[in-house]
Amino acid sequence: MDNIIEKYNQRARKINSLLCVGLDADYEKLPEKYKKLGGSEAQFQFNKDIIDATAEYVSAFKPNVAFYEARGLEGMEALKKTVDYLKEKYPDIFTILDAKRADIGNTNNGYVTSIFDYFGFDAVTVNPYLGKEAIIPFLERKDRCSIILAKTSNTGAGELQDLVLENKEILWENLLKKINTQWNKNNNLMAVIGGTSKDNVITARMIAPELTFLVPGIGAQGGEVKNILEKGKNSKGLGLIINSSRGIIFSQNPKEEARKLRDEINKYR
Ligand code: OMP
Repeated sequence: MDNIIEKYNQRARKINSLLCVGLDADYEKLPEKYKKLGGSEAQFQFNKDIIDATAEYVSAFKPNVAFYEARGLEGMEALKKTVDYLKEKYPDIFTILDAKRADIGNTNNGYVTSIFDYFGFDAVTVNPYLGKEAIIPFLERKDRCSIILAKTSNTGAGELQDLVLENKEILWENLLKKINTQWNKNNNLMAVIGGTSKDNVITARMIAPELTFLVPGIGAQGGEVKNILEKGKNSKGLGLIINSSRGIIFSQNPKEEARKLRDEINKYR
């Protein structure tokens, strides 16, 4: 594959889906039958069942590392088993570790090696507030994708991200311009744009006409698919990875919820 982002695009075209299921296997919320398995099997078997049930509708899976770190060693083992299972059984599905990583330059090498080489994820979410110079170890991995937080979905996102700069630009908009151009020399970047406000998606698409956006905030956080799709897709009808975690994995019928969300996304595409 020439470009890692093409892995996502190919899967999205092949199964006609922009859906990402967030594997946020919060141990406290796991049904008793999984907890009984103990050790790393509890979260892993839960994930395996979610993956097998929803894979036919899914172009990306995105575990959030927090739910695994919270379980210590057995959680990290469950995460490794999950990504190994995905690579073996569903190798064409795009895998994202939601870890929102970044540190000073050389420390990032540890994160890069862990996430891309030890675990083997295709992509990672990255916090940009240390600046480009610090996150170069992520950007330089041409074979992997870094998904940079631009405008997040949380209610307090604007406190810093909406600050107005001296040149009158909004901070996150200025950042997105950089992600789309200066930072993206290897064509391996995407940006996180929260789906809780349609204005964010509209503005982001004006700034970066073809860039792929990871859009969380659908379902449990209240974001609406119609708003996002109508203004958010790029010229190829792609450019969006629409994530839902709790709304699918802890529903009564994850397969049906995934199908419904895939269909709703396609209705407005
Ligand atoms: P649900 O609200 O359950 O669908 O989960 C959303 C997931 O996306 C969580 O793992 C969040 O950490 C993540 N997320 C956001 O909710 N908002 C953001 O702005 C960015 C992310 C992310 O980077 O994925």
